Amino acid sequence: MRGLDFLMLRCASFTLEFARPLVMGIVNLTPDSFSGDGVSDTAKAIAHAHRQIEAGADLLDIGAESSRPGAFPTSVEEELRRLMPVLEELAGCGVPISVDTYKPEVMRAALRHGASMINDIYALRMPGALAAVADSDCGICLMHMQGEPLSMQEQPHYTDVVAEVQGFLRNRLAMARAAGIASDRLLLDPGFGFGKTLNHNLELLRRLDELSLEGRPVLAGISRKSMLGALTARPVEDRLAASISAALLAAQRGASILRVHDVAQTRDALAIWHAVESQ
Ligand code: 8Y7
Repeated sequence: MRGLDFLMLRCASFTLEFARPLVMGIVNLTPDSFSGDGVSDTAKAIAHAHRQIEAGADLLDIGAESSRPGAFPTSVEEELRRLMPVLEELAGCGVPISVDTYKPEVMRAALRHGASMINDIYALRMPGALAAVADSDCGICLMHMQGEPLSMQEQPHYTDVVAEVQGFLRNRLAMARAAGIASDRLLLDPGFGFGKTLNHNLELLRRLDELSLEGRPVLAGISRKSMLGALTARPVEDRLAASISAALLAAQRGASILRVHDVAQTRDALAIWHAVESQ
């Protein structure tokens, strides 16, 4: 077995345990989602979220600002306008709701309206972000990114990508703890595709087990990403098999949470893996 069964993550009123990898269903509220699942309409987003739960999502990640390569930032007002009606509807649906944002104002509003986790692609580096989550008890995903979405894929560069991602995450863990955030609220993520070439992404996936620093659980988000397109020459709407394969490889290397578009299919793959591994 993976030896990770002692891990847990506190997310407000939820305590996540990782006897098996959990599946985080993506709910995209951006009109320009590159993954072909963009839903700008609130009712459609809520229906999609309920379908993700029925498909077996252990938690949901809702995000209203696109972070795809080349994307421009969204204003706080616009982000809240897209997010709040969906969050209000989903809070209390039985699974933890993670809100994908790096803006302190959005974090505070989301936590007031029932979010259980903040998923921050800037790992709480924005001024005021540490303080925005410190006095709550939400879970927090600290993700590595080199650069920023607008330009991150122009020229990613590392001497040793695993060591540099580890160093970054170690530093963000320390900053979070110094701000008064208990370790059991923190989740780590190498940020596949965020300022990384195909080879950087592959090296991080190959050595994912080295990223569980200080025993904290690791989230892997590879679903439909361009690294899978580069390996299969398939467009984004045709990357299901590649996404499931990558999710399974991440699970085998100790990922505790898999952030995916295709919840039911990923859960099926994990069920087979778990059955084979658990004897
Ligand atoms: C990730 C993510 C995205 C990821 C975490 C996409 C918001 C691009 N990717 N958050 N967000 N990890 N924690 O393809 O890999 O979904 S957006």
